[in-house]
Amino acid sequence: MSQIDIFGNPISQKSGSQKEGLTVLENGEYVCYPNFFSKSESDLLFKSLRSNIIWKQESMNMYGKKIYFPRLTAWYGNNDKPYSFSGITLQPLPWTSEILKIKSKIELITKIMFNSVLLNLYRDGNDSISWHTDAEKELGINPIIASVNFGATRKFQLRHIKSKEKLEIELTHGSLLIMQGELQHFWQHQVPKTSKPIGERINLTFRVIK
Ligand SMILES: O=C(O)CCC(=O)C(=O)O
Ligand SMILES: [Mn+2]
Repeated sequence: MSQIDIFGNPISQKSGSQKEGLTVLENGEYVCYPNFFSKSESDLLFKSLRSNIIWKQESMNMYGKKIYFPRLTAWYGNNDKPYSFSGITLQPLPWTSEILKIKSKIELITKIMFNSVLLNLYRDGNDSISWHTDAEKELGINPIIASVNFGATRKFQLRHIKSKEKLEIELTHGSLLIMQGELQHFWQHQVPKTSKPIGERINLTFRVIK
């Protein structure tokens, strides 16, 4: 048993480790599978996603200025509904064979069928995603989001909206993180920039658009 802090959270989580299994927090929970895909499967999937996905440099307008997202993105799925976030609206491209392969393996665990995936390509440590929740109304109440990672290990941070408590998870090559329960309504998450010289990372977040 790991030690528990005053909030009831395992202390080992705060050091950036990736505890396998379920972590129950105040107002939400997540499940980690550090080696969900083997090293060889992950190497192949990274390569094919890197070259087959149509990566886009999206931007948004803020106070009349064009702001470029600090990463490349792509949106795939089998629903005809557009998805809006951070001031942009995306229309899904049809599933590719490698995305379907990943999706089927995840669904064996989650037992729910995902109809969309947002992909992020972090080209180096200068690419990032800042504090946000995935609580758009299209995702419904208490959404389950399955997040898969290939390539460079990056820090994934969680911060409780009210208490400001922070947690950190190292998301490694081939790992799966499932966010569930009330998490998206009470905890923000981010992948901060890093000054370490690191390689590319691809993240896929599978979602159900209602
Ligand atoms: O790259 C990650 O681990 C997180 C991506 C994310 O939070 C998002 O696309 O909404
Ligand atoms: Mn997110």
